[in-house]
Amino acid sequence: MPIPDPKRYTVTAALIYANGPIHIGHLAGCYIPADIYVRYLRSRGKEVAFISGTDEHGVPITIRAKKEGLTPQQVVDKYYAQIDTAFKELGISFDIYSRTSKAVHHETSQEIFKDLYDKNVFVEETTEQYFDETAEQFLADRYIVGTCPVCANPNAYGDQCERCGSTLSPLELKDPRSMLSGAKPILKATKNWYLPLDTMQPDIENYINSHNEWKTNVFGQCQSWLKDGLKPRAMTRDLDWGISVPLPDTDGKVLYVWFEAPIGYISATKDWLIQKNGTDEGWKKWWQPTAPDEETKLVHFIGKDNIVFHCIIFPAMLMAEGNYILPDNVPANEFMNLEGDKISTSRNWAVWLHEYLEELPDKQDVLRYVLTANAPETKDSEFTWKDFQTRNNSELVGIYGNFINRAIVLTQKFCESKVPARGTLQEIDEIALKDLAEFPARIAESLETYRFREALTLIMDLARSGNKYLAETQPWHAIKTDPERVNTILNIALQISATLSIVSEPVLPFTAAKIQGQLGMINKTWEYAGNQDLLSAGQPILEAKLLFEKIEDHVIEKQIQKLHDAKRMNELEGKTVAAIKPEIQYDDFGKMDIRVATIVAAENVPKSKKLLKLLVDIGLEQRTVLSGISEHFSAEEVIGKKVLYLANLAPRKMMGLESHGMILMAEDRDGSLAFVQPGKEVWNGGTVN
Ligand code: B3M
Ligand code: ZN
Repeated sequence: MPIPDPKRYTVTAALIYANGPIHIGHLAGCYIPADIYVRYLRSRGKEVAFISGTDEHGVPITIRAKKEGLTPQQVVDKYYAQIDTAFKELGISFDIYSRTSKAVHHETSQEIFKDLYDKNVFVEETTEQYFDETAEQFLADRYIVGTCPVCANPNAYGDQCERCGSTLSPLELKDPRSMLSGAKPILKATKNWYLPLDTMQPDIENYINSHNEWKTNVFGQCQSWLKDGLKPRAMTRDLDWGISVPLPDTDGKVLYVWFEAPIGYISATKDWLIQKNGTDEGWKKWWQPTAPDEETKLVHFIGKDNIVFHCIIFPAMLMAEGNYILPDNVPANEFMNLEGDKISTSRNWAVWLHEYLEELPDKQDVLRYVLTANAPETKDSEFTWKDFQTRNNSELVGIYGNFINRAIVLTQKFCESKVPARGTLQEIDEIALKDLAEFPARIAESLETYRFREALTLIMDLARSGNKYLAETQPWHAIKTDPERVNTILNIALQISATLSIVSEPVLPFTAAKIQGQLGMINKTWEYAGNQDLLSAGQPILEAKLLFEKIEDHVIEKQIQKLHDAKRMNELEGKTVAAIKPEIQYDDFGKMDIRVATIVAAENVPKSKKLLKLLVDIGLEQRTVLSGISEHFSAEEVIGKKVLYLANLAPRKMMGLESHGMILMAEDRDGSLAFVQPGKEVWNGGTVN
């Protein structure tokens, strides 16, 4: 069995911006894989620090504050609390969920900045940067938008184009405009401190090249940056929200959020120890282990948009500092899409974790399962509610739950709720026990190489093999003739269940705990997995409880409907009132003969999707009007309606029929139509002036 070598692991999961809630894309991209890995390591008896928290600085926070009418501090407080709670409820087992607004983080970041400054690592440079004269502010990163020089996306940010993924600097944008005022910014000189990645390139290259075991998507992205040639990158910003630059005469300047955010992993480690022991003593063994026996492995779980920062910039900073270990692996995932569209916070196209937990209570493991089975490990993947339902009903209920439930229920029924003893083994039993012994090592290998989908497939194969074993040995028949045989069969089925609970615990921790409760297993870690005597004969079994329940169609339909409602709301929000048409004179208006009329008859126009044929009484006479409203109103419902009618519009032929005049309609925001009607019962023919 390939045992992970070092005994100590520092495992981090991205410090997400505290500017919005967590959605399934975040979970699938980074947090669930990280939690699976950590739970596995713990089960193997490794010493682990599982570190994460919120990133509370940078332009994403201040932009959100402006949008919500809150202060940046209020924004980060609100989302920190919400995110922290949601992660806990999903069973993400962080040792610490910290925040970059904490004093320990400010101090640690400033210390590292100062250390690099004293070592003359930075290049100090005065350059022209965009400045918004209306807002009296420099426009860093996302405060500036413009056209991407690579893919012509008109809404690329100053630091990155979200459409093509290019990393940009504000000066590369075409037609730049300020996010604050919409104004065209001017250029203004300002001093900043740069990390000279260009001169550091050879060292970075050596480091990356020594890790060709990294996932191909990660290694490939790094190679492409190296090939393009690294450029110096400013580590400070002219902003008022962030950690102040610890140098004299730097008012109004803060550390670049991507300089200090990864340092957040280090300060969160200290925060953890402070909360636990009252002092940060001992933090170094997680980041600066000294003797060879003190080896620590650093692993960063992130989404693909953060690769450059974790594989190039942060390691470059750590190398320059000199005392730190470098990331051993950065198993970044690709993106997960949702129902055929990119997940987007701003467009509200997402399944939000806090809402999921509220609307589908006690289904944490179902979400963990589906997001792992479908994880975007090597390429983008897709979440659909239909797939969620199928995986729950046919895999979790139909295979996994079904097997464990049968093993326990049959034991209650045939073996007085005690683990029976095995008797003489037949060939089928020998094979089942051999398989059982082999599965854990195969699963472990997948987990250790960050192939969590594959690990889950193997876990389900073990459950399938359990079902197959019961189907072939048929204890419900054997009981009539050979109760001894039933004891052997159920002993083996229970041993498989026990191992299944251990190997699936990283993915399905809530379910594993339930199974272990029912089987009376205490503290059974990975070393027991595959053991054919994991449960001793005579050990009592508690009453079977359902592990998973079927999800009905209406539950899924409600979720799909909710997504579509959100999308519609969004489209509506994006709509603006039409601009005023060019000015006209009273004479222009006076030419129009608008009157009150009543619709007296209506019928559909054959073969036309849009037209209704209306007969209107205009006081003087009755006229035929063809009106393009049949997608909005039925013929029956418009009869008797008072309307405003443009009487002197030249007749027009449509679908072989002549239409006279026009009914006035108002169009609502969502495209629906309303009749324009007088405020009281005006007689037909009454004029509108
Ligand atoms: N806050 C980006 C994000 O939330 C950034 C990650 C920092 S990890 C050190 O996606
Ligand atoms: Zn682009």
